[in-house]
Amino acid sequence: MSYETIEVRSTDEGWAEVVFNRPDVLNALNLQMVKDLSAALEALAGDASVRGLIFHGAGDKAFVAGADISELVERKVDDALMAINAGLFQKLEDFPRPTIAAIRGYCLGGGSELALACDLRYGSDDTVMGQPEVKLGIIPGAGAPHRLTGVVGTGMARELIFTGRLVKAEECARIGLLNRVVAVESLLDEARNTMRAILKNSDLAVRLAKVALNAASNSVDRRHMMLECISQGITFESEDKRERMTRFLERKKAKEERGDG
Ligand code: CO8
Repeated sequence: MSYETIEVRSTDEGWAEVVFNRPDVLNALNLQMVKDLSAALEALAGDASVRGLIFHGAGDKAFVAGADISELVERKVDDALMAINAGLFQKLEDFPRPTIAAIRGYCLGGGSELALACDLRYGSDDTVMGQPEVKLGIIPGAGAPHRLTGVVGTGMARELIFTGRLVKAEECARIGLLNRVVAVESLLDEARNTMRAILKNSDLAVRLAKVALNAASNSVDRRHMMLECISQGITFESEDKRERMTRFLERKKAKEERGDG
């Protein structure tokens, strides 16, 4: 399987690894990556030899630093109503086999929502997570209100979403956002060892346990998903959002003009 923005690696041990591959922009999730991931998830879900997935990011700075702001700035209400990211993350949560996010570096916004749709999240010393959307004039509209609340509890989810503050690895582990934190050089081994341990168990039992866990957990209800998308549609049309995102993008332009970009 070959894709423009991700790499899918098969292993001979029964799982596949999906690598987000836009390191120049900290693996920011653009529309092409949404399409690639969606197609890969469908193909991998239909492949009985794939009994689990491990996700990681190319480069040494990020898992996924959020949705691509250069595209977000142009998005309008119709885009929000298509549930572009929300639909993808639902597909990921519904993936029939266990999924592990191995998170090195930045994991922000839509990247954090993607990780929240995985079954397990492992981090390294340099992991930084957060939902900085409100700083950009939008909301975390692809599952964080539900999944983050389910993972860290309502008080902490509200704090993180309202402030948009970035959370370092140690605190992520303390509040349950990361299952565990290890040295960066051990991160992939740790995720792979856990996958090996899972794969020793009954495939049927693990699959059905996931169905039961998803049913019992704070899975995103279709109506709540649409409420998030409608709210996002309102933010997408606001002048405030355009100004805040333009400020981020102009920072980049200023860097180029100074010659340090
Ligand atoms: N989108 C686009 N480009 C990005 C992004 C991003 N999210 N993050 C980083 N980049 C780019 C930078 O512009 C820069 O590019 P260049 O080298 O060409 O200037 C490159 O990646 C490296 O980044 P920095 O130079 O900024 O690296 P720093 O180490 O100085 O800073 C940070 C790292 C703190 C991570 C910084 O890059 C940052 O703040 N990035 C934005 C993080 C963010 O706000 N993410 C949330 C985005 S909103 C979101 O995800 C909500 C999704 C809702 C979707 C709904 C769909 C319908």
